Amino acid sequence: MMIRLHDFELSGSCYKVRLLLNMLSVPYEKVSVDFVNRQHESPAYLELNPFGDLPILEDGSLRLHNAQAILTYVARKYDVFGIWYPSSASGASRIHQWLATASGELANLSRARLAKVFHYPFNLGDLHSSSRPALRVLDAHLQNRKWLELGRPTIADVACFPHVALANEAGISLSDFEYVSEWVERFKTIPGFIAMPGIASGS
Ligand SMILES: N[C@@H](CCC(=O)N[C@@H](CS)C(=O)NCC(=O)O)C(=O)O
Repeated sequence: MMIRLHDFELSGSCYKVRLLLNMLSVPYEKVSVDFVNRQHESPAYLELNPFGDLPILEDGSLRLHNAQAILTYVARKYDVFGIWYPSSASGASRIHQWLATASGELANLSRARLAKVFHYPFNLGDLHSSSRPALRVLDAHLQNRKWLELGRPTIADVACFPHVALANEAGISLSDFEYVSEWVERFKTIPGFIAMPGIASGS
């Protein structure tokens, strides 16, 4: 049975999963969720994911929510060489630091975009002030690195990329973050990269 992804095209979190599935050439079935009309909070969807958010991935009898958890599953299962998510203690834990950042500090960027684009009643100023320090940390980290860890693209990059690349839609310009901007363009050169509305293909 094919993997099934419950997806919303404009969701940066769903895009993380689409990116990795495409980069690993894993075939999957996409179920489009009517996010604008809050289908993800309908009783049927709350049964799939009581937290009421997307993405949700089903593989046979396994059902997962949270983009970061899904990335670890897809990489472990379908990247047989462990390139995207190595099993070594140091490699895996260094990657987990960024998975946590993606769902922690960088989630403020996602919330700022929800406020700006989808008119969620969040305080945009507060979200901007809490997003900028994370972008500064990321920028400093990338000053002398091409990729977040291990000198190659891993699920750490995939987890952090979408909401950073969508920062403009969240109301934050990346022009102050030179190394982050370069990394965003570099990410687009990874074989299997796909665009999404708001994130153009590389030039
Ligand atoms: N921690 C979750 C966050 C996912 C998330 O925030 N998804 C948004 C769409 S980008 C969502 O479904 N939000 C539900 C809502 O705000 O109603 C993950 O990384 O999967």
